[in-house]
Amino acid sequence: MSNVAETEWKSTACILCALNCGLKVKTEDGRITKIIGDKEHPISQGYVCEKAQRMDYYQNGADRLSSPMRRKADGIYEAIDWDTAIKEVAAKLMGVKDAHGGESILYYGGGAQGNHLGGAYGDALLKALGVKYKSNALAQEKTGEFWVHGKMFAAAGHGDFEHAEVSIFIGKNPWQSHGFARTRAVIREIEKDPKRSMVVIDPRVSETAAKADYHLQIKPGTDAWCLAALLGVLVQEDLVKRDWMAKHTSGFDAIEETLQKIPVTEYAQACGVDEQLLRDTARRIGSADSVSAFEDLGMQMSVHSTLSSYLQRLLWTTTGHYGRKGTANAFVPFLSLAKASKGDNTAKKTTGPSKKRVSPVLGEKIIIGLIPCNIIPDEILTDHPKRYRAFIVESGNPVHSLADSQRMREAMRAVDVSVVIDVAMTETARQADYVLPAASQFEKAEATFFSIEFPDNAFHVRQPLFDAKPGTLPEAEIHARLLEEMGVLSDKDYAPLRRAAKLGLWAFTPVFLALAAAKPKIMKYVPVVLYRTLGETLPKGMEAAAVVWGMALLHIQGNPKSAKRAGFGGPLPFAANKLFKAIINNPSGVTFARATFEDSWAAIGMKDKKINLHIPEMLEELQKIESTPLPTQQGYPFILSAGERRTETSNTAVRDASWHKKGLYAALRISPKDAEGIGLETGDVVKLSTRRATAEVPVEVSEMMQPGHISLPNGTGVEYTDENGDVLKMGLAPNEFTASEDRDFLAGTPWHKYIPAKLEKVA
Ligand SMILES: Nc1nc2c(c(=O)[nH]1)N[C@H]1C(S)=C(S)[C@@H](COP(=O)(O)OP(=O)(O)OC[C@H]3O[C@@H](n4cnc5c(=O)[nH]c(N)nc54)[C@H](O)[C@@H]3O)O[C@H]1N2
Ligand SMILES: Nc1nc2c(c(=O)[nH]1)N[C@H]1C(S)=C(S)[C@@H](COP(=O)(O)OP(=O)(O)OC[C@H]3O[C@@H](n4cnc5c(=O)[nH]c(N)nc54)[C@H](O)[C@@H]3O)O[C@H]1N2
Ligand code: SF4
Ligand SMILES: [Mo]
Repeated sequence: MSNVAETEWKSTACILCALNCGLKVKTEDGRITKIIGDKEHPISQGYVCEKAQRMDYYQNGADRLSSPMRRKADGIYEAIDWDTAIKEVAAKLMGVKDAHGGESILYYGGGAQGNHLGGAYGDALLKALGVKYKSNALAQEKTGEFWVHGKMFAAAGHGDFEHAEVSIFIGKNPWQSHGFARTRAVIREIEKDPKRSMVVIDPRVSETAAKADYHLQIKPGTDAWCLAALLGVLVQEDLVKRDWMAKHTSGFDAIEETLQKIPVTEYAQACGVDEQLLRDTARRIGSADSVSAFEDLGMQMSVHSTLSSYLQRLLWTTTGHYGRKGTANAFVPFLSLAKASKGDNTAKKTTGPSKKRVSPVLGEKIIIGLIPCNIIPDEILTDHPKRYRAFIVESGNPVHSLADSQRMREAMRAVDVSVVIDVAMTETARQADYVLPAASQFEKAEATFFSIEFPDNAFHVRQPLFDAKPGTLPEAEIHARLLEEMGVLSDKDYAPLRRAAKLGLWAFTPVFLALAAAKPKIMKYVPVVLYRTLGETLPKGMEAAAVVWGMALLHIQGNPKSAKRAGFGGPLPFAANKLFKAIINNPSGVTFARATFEDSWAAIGMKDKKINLHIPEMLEELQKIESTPLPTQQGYPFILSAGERRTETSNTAVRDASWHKKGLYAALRISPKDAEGIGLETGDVVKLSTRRATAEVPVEVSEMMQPGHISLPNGTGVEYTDENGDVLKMGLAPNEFTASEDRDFLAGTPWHKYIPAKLEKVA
């Protein structure tokens, strides 16, 4: 029997990709039973893709945790109560801190595709432990791009594909992976409009490439040559906009000579693209009124990825495409991820690379506060005195998602203590000393900080659909209890704020501001302080949204003009309180910023407010590629791209693959020519080897693939324990095949899309 509340539509969001489309759902007996797009969501406006229907497989996965777990000496996990778990975890982490310092503790994660409030509370734990080193999934995909973008703009940026005359997708298959609002609808609009064009650089005929006007079907790993050749044409045929550059950029003089000398014919051959097509593409870009570009994993997880991030930006900055409709603009973030990862939310600048921080063991670059993911095993599996001795993982599955799963497992076992905070018994949890079960994203207030829209940007704090599953706690509560156990916060600290909060936000604000100024500890642990005080006055289930009040305050302080345009003007505390209330009371999300094109220019962090076109490290790399062949490996003639986004993948958020009912799951895609050569048909099993692993996998013969290139999906091969306790494993776990040393020279990002491999027929 369902009650009245359960028959109503409730607002929430999809948690399977960073778009987080708004959803309206119906629930029954703890299940999500009906799912449609939420027309009231300011960004998605009712749009969803087919994956949104998968939400209940996440919510009701059979391997969700319902008790803290402790690993026994024999490797078996035993359930323990929360008091014991909090006591032991706090003591062990403090023990490592006391013996080796906070810099010997590594924190990984803080949020997946749908949840970042947990990470905000995690920040208080890091402060209490004096943690200096952090990492998360961004440091295996986007740090190279952030570094380059920081050097050129020192501002945030995102293309306007809804209006661009020419949209360029490089190693990006938005039809499948999304990445901008209403993706498929926008792609269809571009396809229909004869005045607009789509350029796709991809070795595969992806779903997006199949709709492109210009598909540059490069050989895997050759983006740098392709992009350099396009740039060569633009400069050599004088299609660049010199007047615009003189006004808005600096550094062209320093790079022009190198660009003039790019051997276009040779580079077209190097990347395997017909020279005429390449030239036509450059001319199309050079003659467009507006251009937007999107680079993603196909390029970022391959050789020369930081160089390619630079070259692709030169395509549109030398042709005058920034700060207008249809081009890249600086969106206004609700909370800057770059600042958040630096642990410095009050810094004036919104983005930009950190100041020459390096990792403790290998001395590798730390970008936006993050240790490169690929070096984590190396910084643990060593006797170096500065190695990490404790590992905290929150809402991430690095044993599955980072390069070299085998070494990640070893690394987790090598530290003095490892703690995982997750909803499920993941591959990473199975290596940890302690596993702390979190309430799901539909059982607490949650949000992400991935909104990157322009001119209007929206923030969506979701209200819970269900009570927390028995035995689980929201991250806010977990971190609060840990801090209290460590003795850094107590009821005494909360008392005056609790009293004020009971009287309302208006009474709370001045008391908080006064206390924060007087007692540094209040600011240091502000997320937990807000949760334990203001949080207690929020509606049931919304307590964890308390930290958003602090963010609203910081947001208004940093962005008063764009907030005012969105309706949140007035004196600081007044505007912040208004914004916070709007966020709490609007279950479908709130437009918090309305930016202008002038803002995009003002956001540029260079003193002269000009885009910097000259990055010496990158120019040097560009000069090198002429004489550097692609890495190859004797006996491994294929290039494997491990991690293709398909309709059946959504990282490892959904662990139960039984929703997949039709067709092959997680097959290795191979070209018809290669399949014929080996004697394979769709459904046959083949033996796949890289230098790290060998396994058997079913193949799908696919016209999408070019000869020599094979492709595996991402997020598959998880070990899922079903209702009967049986462990099901569907597909291969891609990172059993990858090697941590295969990475970018500068950002340390992995070469997951470029893995030498071989195939053998199974008898
Ligand atoms: N369905 C689904 N959607 C998702 C996700 C998911 O798990 N499933 N995950 C989300 C996440 S976390 C991310 S980061 C995004 C990633 O989104 P994308 O980067 O778009 O996804 P991929 O399929 O990994 O890679 C895109 C393309 O790169 C191509 N490629 C391979 N090698 C090369 C190369 O050498 N050069 C070039 N130029 N291209 C190459 C592949 O053929 C592929 O078509 O997707 C998000 N969306
Ligand atoms: N070979 C190869 N490897 C790849 C990729 C590839 O293309 N190829 N893609 C990479 C990319 S781009 C990404 S972004 C990563 C993604 O890899 P990860 O960052 O590891 O992300 P997810 O797989 O989404 O794992 C998120 C974890 O959060 C947990 N979780 C879900 N909800 C909650 C919650 O409310 N609280 C807590 N505490 N936990 C929760 C889930 O159970 C899951 O274990 O994978 C990367 N790995
Ligand atoms: S997977 Fe991404 S695009 Fe699809 S419904 Fe979910 S959030 Fe939207
Ligand atoms: Mo990602």
